[in-house]
Amino acid sequence: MLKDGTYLELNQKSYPRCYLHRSNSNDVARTEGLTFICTHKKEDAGPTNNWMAPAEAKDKVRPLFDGAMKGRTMYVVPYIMGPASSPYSKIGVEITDSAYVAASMRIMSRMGKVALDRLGSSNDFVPGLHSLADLNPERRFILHFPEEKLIWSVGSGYGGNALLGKKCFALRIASWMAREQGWMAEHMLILGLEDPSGKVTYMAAAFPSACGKTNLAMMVSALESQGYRVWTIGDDIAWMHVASDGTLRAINPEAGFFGVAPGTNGKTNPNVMDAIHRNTIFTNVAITESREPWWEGIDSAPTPGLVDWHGNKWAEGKSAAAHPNSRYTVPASQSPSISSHWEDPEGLPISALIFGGRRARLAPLVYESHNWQHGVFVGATMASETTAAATGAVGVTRRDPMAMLPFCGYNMGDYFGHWLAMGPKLKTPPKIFHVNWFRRDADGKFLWPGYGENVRVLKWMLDRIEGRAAATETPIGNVPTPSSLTLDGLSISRDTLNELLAVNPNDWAEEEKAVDQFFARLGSHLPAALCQEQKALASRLSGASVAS
Ligand code: O2Y
Ligand code: MN
Repeated sequence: MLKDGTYLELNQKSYPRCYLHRSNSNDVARTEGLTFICTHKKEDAGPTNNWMAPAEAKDKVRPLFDGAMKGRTMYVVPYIMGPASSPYSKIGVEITDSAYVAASMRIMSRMGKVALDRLGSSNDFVPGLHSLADLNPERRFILHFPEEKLIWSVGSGYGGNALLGKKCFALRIASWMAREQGWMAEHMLILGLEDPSGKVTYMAAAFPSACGKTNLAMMVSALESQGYRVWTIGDDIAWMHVASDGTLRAINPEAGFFGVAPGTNGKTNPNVMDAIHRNTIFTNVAITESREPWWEGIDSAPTPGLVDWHGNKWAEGKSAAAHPNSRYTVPASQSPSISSHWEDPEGLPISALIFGGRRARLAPLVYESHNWQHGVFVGATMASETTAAATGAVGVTRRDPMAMLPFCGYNMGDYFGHWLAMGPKLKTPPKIFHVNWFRRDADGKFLWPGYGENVRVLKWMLDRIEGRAAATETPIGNVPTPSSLTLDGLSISRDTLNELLAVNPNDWAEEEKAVDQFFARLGSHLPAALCQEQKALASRLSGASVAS
């Protein structure tokens, strides 16, 4: 890769075994519009997915593979998603003509002999066929055949489109398998919160892309001096099953982090800043004259001689030096925050599930749902306001149930049904919370400092789980009483706190109209239990409006 220019060597003194890859400039992010779920019945893919019939999809896309790898090296990449010895892990084999993809898969999964040894003579693996072909977006397709557990990807070498173990297998195909087999494949980070006695409570959290999952999973706790510490198990995907003791246990199917570089710095994620100094592939970042990676929002100012992600000399006032979706690919084991239990084969018991999104006005800092069914409703009605980096449009509300809109491999209504069915299988179901780190005041300023301070919200959840924290009942769920949050050492006024925790019934009644429209799209697949929850919320809201 160094010889043919696929890789540029970074400064091997300060960044040993680190390399920079520049992707084609028309191939810089996963492409939802070109991603298809190919089931025999359109209804099985549901209204939130692009759909093609399997035969039609294969007839259309097979010719794009014809001769596509000619003159290239073809890599056969056997890999395990999940810890090598876990009974809950699964095997995939990706065929690819991209050395960069093969090298990235080596970081993001347990790849090579370990996978072949585990596979033996079994044919129990998910095949994935990948070719860069001519990288023409007109001839780019990411196809999933969940009925035969097969993936075809052509025309892109980037991230979620090309590292087939990640979004394609571990979420889209796995979510289908999980429903068939009675487990859950979720777009969730997994973390452990250690308390002063040394006990660790595990939590999994689903936020839409670009809402800070990696930063939360790797947080340096602001309450470390009080004995509260956060341990990382995973930053993006959780596979969860009902264990024999009736707990919900999670494994991280991945072995690395494929994180967004811009905005990452010593304040937002000190642990990853430490981790990415070795054995890391950088994609589409800028490079300094001393051959170190650089991006907007890193700790240092741009220096003369900076070269942008296209390979051109960068000048102040020009466009961004690093692409907004530029990435680092780093082994998870390198994070100082990695839990000593992150590869436990049986997985870790989950006591809290957390949903969240970016809501400038609507949602309070945190609230707790009443029970599993209500918690599923909270997840199903999740939404987030877009940032410029994600879509180019700022502040557009996108409904993203359980953060799975781009990743659920089947009908979203049936997915909600599967969530509802999982609760009663659990002896003590996790408590379900919703968080919003992004509430703003009338001047548009963030009300909550975020990052390491978010541990204060995790601590409130832990205290609720342990039955020691107070809450105020509101129509949407239970919010902290101001004194139940641990705020010492943080300068935050009582007014700001009240604003952060406020629930405005009129705003929520408006929100319910948008939920109505979304639910209507799911037609007869929408579970009755969620309609019940919707009615119950409407009645609590109208009571609260009258009362106020
Ligand atoms: O643009 C891409 O291909 C990457 S998308 C991604 C990467 C890591 C973790 N999550 C995501 C996501 O979009 O949710
Ligand atoms: Mn993700």
